[in-house]
Amino acid sequence: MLVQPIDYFLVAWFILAAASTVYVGIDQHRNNPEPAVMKWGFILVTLYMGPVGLLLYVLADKEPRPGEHEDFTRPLWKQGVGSTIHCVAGDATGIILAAVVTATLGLPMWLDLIVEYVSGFAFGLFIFQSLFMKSMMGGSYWENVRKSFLPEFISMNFMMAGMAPVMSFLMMGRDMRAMEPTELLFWGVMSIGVIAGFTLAYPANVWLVARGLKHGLMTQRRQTTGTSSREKSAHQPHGTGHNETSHSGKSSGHQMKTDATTPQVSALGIVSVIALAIGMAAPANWLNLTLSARDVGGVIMPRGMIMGRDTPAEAMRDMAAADPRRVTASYDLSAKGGQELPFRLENGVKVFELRPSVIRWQILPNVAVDAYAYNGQIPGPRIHIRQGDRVRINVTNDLPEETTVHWHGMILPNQMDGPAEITQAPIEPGQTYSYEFTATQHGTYFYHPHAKPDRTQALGLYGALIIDPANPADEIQADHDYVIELQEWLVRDGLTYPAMPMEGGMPNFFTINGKAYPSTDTIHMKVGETLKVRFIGTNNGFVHPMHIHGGPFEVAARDGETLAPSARFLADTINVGPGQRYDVVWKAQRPGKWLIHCHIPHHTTNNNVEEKGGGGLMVIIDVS
Ligand SMILES: [Cu+2]
Repeated sequence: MLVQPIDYFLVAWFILAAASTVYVGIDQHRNNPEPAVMKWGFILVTLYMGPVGLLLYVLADKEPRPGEHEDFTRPLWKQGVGSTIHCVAGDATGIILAAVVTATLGLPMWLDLIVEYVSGFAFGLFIFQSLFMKSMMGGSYWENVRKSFLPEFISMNFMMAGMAPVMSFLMMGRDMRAMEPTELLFWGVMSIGVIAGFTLAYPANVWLVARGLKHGLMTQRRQTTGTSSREKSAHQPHGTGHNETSHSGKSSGHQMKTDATTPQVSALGIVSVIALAIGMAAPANWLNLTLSARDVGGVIMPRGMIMGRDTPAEAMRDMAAADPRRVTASYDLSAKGGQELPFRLENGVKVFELRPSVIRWQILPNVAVDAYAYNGQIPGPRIHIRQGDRVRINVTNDLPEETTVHWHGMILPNQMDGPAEITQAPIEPGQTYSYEFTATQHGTYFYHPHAKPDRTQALGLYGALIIDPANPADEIQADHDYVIELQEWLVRDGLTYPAMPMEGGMPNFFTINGKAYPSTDTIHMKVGETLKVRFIGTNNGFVHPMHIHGGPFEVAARDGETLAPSARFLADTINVGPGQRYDVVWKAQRPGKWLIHCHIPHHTTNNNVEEKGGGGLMVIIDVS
C-alpha cells in the first residue's frame, strides 16, 4: 500500500529500472561484442542503478555502430566505467544480499554493515573478479584471487565508503520502512547507495585501470572470417600501454603489466581504508546503530523529533505514526463519537463490550486522522450507568500493540484499575480482559488506556463514563447536558503521530468530541434555559483554559465530585488539565451565537489556520 509521496516515485523508478535492465540485457546479448562477465555486470548494475546504469551503458559501452566497439570504448574514462561496473556488480550484489539477510535476522545496524562489507568483498573478489574473470585473465583461480586482491580491496573500500552512510542515514532516518526488505523504500535506498558507492569508487578505478592494475572494457568478437568458431578478444590499449592480448578461452591468458609504484598503491590503499572507516563509523555519531530492523523497522517518525545515537527503539516506536496500513475501517465526517454504548444484562450485571482498533476518522472536511479508537468512535462510546450498577466491560484488543483500560477516578478493586504491569498484565493484541466493578460514585468520569497512554491515548483512546446518581435529586440540574472531550492531534504529510509536548510531537489540530471547529456540534437552546457542560480532560498534553462567552457559569462539580452549594463559584474560564473534569452550569441570558472555546488561541486554529472565525477547540451555543 502506497502511503507516502516517495512511494509513487519509487514505483516509477523501479519501472524505469526494469525497463532499462531489459533494454541493456537485450542489447548486450544481441548486439554488444564483449565478454559475458561484462554483459552481466552492466545488466546487474542497471538493475541497481536504473536509468543511471542505462546512461553509463549507452555512453561508455554500447557499440554505437557495428565494428566500432574497440575504438568507442578506448577512452580512459570509459575504461574506468567498465572497471567500476565490474566491481560494483560483484560488491553491490554481495552487499544487498547481506542486507536482506541481516534485516531478516534482526541484526543491529553496526553488525549489518560489517557483514555487508565482508559479503560484498567476498562476492567481488571470489566470484566476480577471480571466477568470472578467470577465462579472461588466464592462470589458476587462486592466482587470480591473489592478483585481484589489492585492486578489489581498494575499489570495495570506496564502494562501501559511499554506500554505508547512505544506508545508515536513510534506513534509520525518518521513514524506517527503509529497513524492511519487504518495502519498496528499502530497495530505493539500496539503489541510491549503489549510485553513491559507484561515484566514490569511480576515480580510484580510473587510476587502477590507467596503471594496469584492473581491467576496463573489453571487446570480444566471434570471428567471422576465421577457420573456426574461435573467439577473439581485444583488450583496449589505453594511454598507459596496457598490453593488448588475444584470448582463445584456453590460452594461458595474459599478464597485466603495471607501472604503479608501491608508494602510490599504498597511499591509495590507506586513503581507501580511511574513507571506509569514516563511511562505516561516522553515522554512529548521529544514529543509534545498535538498533535492528526488528526494533524499529517499518515505523515513520515525525519531523523534528530528536533522534540521537542514544535514542532507544522504544522512544522511536512511542512517537511513530499510526500505521495507515493497519486501518480497519474509515468513517466520514458525519460519523459521531461518544455514542451511548448499549449493554446486555447478565445476572444483574450490565455487560459492555469495548474493542479498540485502528480507524481512519474525519475531524474536518479535508482532514482525517489515523486513530486508535474504541468501537470505531472518537471519542470512544459513552458508558452511561447509574450509581450502584454492577458493570462488566469486556475489552478485546484489536490494536497492533498492547493495551489496558483505566477507569479514571473510580473506587474499584485494584485488579480492575488497569495500570499495565502494575495491577495486571497488558492485554496483548487479540486478547480479551474483563473489568468488573460496582459503581459506588456518581458524576463525570472517563476511561483511557494505562498501557503506553503517551502513545495510545494520544492516538484517540478515551471515552466518557457518566454515572447518574442513585437519587435523582443529587443530579446537578440543567435543561441541557453537553459533554466536552478534548483532544490534541498531530497530522503531517497524511500521517497521524501521537501528539505530545516533545520536539516533533507538538499538536497542530485540536478536537472537541472528535471534530475540530467548524465541524463541531452547535448547541441549540432558548433564552432562560440552562446548559450543563461536562468538561473532560481526555487529552494528554495541555491544560486548556475553557471559556464560555455571554456570561459566567457556575462550577458545580470537579473531578466527578459534586460541590456543596457553598463551595460552588462563578467563573467564565476554567483550566481543564489532563485527567480533570469540571461540570459547569451556564445560563443563556441573551439570544445569539455564544462560544465555548479554549483560551489558548493556537488551540482554536486548524494547523494554524482559522476558518469561519476559528478552529479546533470551539463550539457554538446558538441561543434563540
Ligand atoms: Cu487549549
